[in-house]
Amino acid sequence: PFLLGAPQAAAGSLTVNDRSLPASLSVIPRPALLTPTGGPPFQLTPHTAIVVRHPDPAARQAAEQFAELLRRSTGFPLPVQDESGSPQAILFAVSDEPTGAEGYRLDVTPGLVAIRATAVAGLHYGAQSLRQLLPPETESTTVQARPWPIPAVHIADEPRFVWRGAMLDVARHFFGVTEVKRFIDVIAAYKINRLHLHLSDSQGWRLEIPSWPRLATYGGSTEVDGTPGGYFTQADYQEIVAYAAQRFITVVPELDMPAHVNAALASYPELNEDGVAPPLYTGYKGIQVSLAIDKDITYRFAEDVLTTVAGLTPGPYLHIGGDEALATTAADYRLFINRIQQIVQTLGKQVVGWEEINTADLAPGTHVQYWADVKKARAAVAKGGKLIMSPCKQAYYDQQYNADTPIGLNWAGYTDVQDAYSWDPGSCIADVSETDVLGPEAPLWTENIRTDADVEFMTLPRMPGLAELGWSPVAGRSWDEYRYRLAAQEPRWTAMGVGYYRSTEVPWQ
Ligand code: TNX
Repeated sequence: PFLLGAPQAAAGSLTVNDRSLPASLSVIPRPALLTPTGGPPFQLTPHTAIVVRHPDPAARQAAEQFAELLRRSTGFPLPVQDESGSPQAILFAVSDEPTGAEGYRLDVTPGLVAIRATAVAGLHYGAQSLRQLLPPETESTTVQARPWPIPAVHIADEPRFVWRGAMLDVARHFFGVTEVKRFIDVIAAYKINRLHLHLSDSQGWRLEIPSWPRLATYGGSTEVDGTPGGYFTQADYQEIVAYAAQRFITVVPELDMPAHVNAALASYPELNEDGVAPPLYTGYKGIQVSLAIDKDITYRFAEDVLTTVAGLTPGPYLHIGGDEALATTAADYRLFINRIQQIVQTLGKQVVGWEEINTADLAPGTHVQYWADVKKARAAVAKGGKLIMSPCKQAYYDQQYNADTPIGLNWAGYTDVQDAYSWDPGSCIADVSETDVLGPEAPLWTENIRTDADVEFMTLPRMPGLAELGWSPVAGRSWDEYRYRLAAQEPRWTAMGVGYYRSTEVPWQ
């Protein structure tokens, strides 16, 4: 047996740096402890049952979701039941020892696969690891005739960080419910637990707000390049929230204020300082605009919008943006952010904002998203804020891999797959300690990311690395080992029908 986290393995066992490490053990994020126990594998068959023994009724849904995935590719019935009655079972059970809010134990023996966890989230994450121990064809949406072995292992695992995020900008280019669900499918497989939706920007407003209908119907009508935009109805948004929740992902909705608001300014003249609505903006560069800071209507607008979004969002966070307010004076900016924070607090939600909000009075529980300026991040921590780490040089997945990348931007520099993996959220800002860090998040801005295929190309193969930085212990992590596990994911993406960038840095099989 060996500890996956240990630099060297016991004599005679596999080492994680060994290129011959079987693809069947290539779990991402790397579990805190993974021990191949030897002996014959468990074989999934038409007689396998899924047995749930957990006091939380939601355990059954976690088991059912896993069963559904396996039924598509195996064609087996895989009944989800309370009692075994089958010689061969996959167990979703409560654990004797506490495994925390998201941790789990996974034991695979020839007759039994047991996922044990205190919380249902742990059962779900155990099931995600189990997915990766099964053959890649497991991810296929059509029945595949083949054996379904699961190697004998013991895994004891829990995340390092509470926040493991991915952001999708649906404002610069609009992505609909189906596309967002596809994105969720990819991030969920890697135990990412926050989906930050950038729902408004100068180039589009993407959420229906009944009290301000033109935001969506007019402000959402276009996108970058002038192509037709679109927006989420309230029902659409709720469908996304529910789909994410089933995969233990909390949606973090962002309505970006007081800058990045041209779509709103174009929709309602009264939000402008001069009372005149500008035209819709379909360029890709940032433009310097601001809500009218001294008008009461601005705060009625903000309150109506945030109240609507809070009502549609079961999660505790409202992201208010706050970035790049270059057309707002520093004093006006502070005043505005302070007032918006009060609205969010009254709604019983926690504020999330980009690092620029550090100049305001941060309410308790405020999360600040670092992206470029360590001084701003440090200032936020000094005011009691906790940091979400999105360093633009490593975690901005709109940045090109290299000079040959046909889409994306490069203002932060090229970010190849190794760059995206080679940083540590817990120590990337000197003088900020890990206790002030919530975890990493990768934003995908979409100024020139137009299609599903574009999203996948920029997301894979970088996103599994971010998931690992957010989940796995630092000890023993190395690019040289990781890239082999990453390569082993490729047949899974192909089986899922998901595209990726075939980087030469990765030793594809
Ligand atoms: C900066 S990062 C922005 C976004 C752009 C992005 C492009 C941040 C808070 N603002 O508005 O889309 O760069 O890379």
